[in-house]
Amino acid sequence: MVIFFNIYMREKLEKLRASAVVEIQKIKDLKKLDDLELNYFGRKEGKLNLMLKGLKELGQEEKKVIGSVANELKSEIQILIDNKRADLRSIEINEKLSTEWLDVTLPTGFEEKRGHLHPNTIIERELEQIFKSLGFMVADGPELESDYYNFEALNIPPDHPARDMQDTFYIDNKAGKEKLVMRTHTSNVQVRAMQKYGVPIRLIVPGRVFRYEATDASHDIAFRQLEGLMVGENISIANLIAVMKVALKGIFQKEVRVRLRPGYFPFVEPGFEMDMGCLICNGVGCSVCKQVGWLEILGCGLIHPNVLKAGGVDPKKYSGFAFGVGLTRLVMMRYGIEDIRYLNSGDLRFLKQF
Ligand code: FA5
Repeated sequence: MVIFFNIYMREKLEKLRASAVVEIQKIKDLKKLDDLELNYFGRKEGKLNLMLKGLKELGQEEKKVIGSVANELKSEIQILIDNKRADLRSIEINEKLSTEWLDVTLPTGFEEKRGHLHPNTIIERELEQIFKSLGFMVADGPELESDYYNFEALNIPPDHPARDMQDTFYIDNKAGKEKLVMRTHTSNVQVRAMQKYGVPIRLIVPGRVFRYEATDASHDIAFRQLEGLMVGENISIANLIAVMKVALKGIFQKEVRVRLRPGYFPFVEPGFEMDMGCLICNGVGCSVCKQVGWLEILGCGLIHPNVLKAGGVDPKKYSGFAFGVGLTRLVMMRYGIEDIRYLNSGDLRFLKQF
């Protein structure tokens, strides 16, 4: 009886093995393989466990024999399932690789056009950094200015011939009595700054200025200047020259040729003009430097006592220097721009180069 049962169990296990092999072969996806695994090895309802329940009837010896046959079968089927699982996974990965690939060498589509700084702004910011490192503060001033701050406070009374040095846009001031102009220079901030901050003072004022004049390669009607002002005790021309050297070296990153000429401005005494060797033609002569090889870049001098007084500063105790650089001309020299009018043209073909 026992022998029959033994044979019967072996046959059943053999059938189970055969049907598992066929079923596993047919399976095409991982989910179904998981179901099959449960179907064979599930604790309660698994085919193998259900079959082994019959072993309870057997004696110790038979249990051992059939049990080890069943274990062998279990590990055999498990290996088949594991191999199948590995095969299905690699098929799945290969499918993904063939459908979800990305060509990293392809162009990324339309490139966003980015804005960038105007060359005037680039140089202005560089100069601001240089002067800040020398202890100067950066200030601002009005472009629409009273005749007083633009001229009178700077020792240029009405009818003074020096007014003709800077052709002026006068503004009809219908709202009030004050005479208004578009500021002709950033020097309009000199007296304002001394009144506001007192002395000692070190400050620069970058900004737009306006001149009613004919344009050419180095003259525009709206351009940028940078005013500098340093007032304290015992400030001299030596301080001015030292500061200008540091600023020019910082902007051009090399020694540039400069020359100082006596120059007349009613708000300084003595007054000078500084030229630099033209970097467009390297001093040979071109339309920017009007064929002389030198380009005027700034006016400067020791602040006139009348201007100090207008700023509320005692000229007996304090002295100071002031300068007004043609910032736009420095931009031209730095980038080799051969006509100042490009800078305000709004021409993108020009601006894109910076
Ligand atoms: C003045 O404007 C004085 N305020 C400068 C000054 C300040 C003198 C403080 C003394 C003390 P001037 O008109 O020369 O000066 O102009 C100064 C600089 O601006 C010139 O050296 C030149 O580089 C530049 N500049 C003058 N006119 C034009 C213009 N039409 N277009 C472009 N740059 C100009």
